[in-house]
Amino acid sequence: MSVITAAPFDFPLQSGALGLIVIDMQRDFIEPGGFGASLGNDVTPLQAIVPTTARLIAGFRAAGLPVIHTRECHRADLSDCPPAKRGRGGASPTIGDPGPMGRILIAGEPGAEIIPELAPLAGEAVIDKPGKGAFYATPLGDILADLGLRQLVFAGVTTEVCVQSTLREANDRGFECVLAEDATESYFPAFKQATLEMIRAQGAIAGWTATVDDILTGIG
Ligand code: C5J
Repeated sequence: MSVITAAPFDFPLQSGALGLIVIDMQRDFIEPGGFGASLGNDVTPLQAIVPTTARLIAGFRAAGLPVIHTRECHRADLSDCPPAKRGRGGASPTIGDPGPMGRILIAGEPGAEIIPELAPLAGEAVIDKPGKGAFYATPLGDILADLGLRQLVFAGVTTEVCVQSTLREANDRGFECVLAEDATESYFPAFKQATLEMIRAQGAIAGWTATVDDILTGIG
């Protein structure tokens, strides 16, 4: 049986069961002037994972394995954005406000688009999600079932928010999950480190973590 060298122990690959989910690699989180920056964050650490994430995506495509992308964004009328979310964090501008890349976190605006380096290919699922987790109010569960996936590699931003929320729900739904250590990032290095450690703690209580090199070797 093939494995991915991972922590806390090797991840056993099942035939035809593996897919990649790339979370929220959008201009609004990665480029200056977007939502992440409006919360007062330095976006440069997130830009640093773009090459490794691109390599991971390319490896899945080359292996003929599904790649699914998500985008955190809301309808133009904000009907899917709870006021409690919009008001949180003291961002200025905040969700729905005009910014240098269009209205912040609004579907169809330039800032909500996935960065060009990681642009989805035709035929790859792109899930627009109003929550932090990618299952809430989206067709993600049905898409994964249709693809017959039972094992998921996760990449994207931010590690402790949308990536972790989605990975934990996937784990609860019975998926075996691997977080790509060098294809995920946070605005807060300590939060990323804590997330990696808590996911793989207690015998992979929520999943595994592995480097992009080890994931690509495993699926190669
Ligand atoms: C955040 C995300 N951090 N994609 N969104 O608000 O993690």
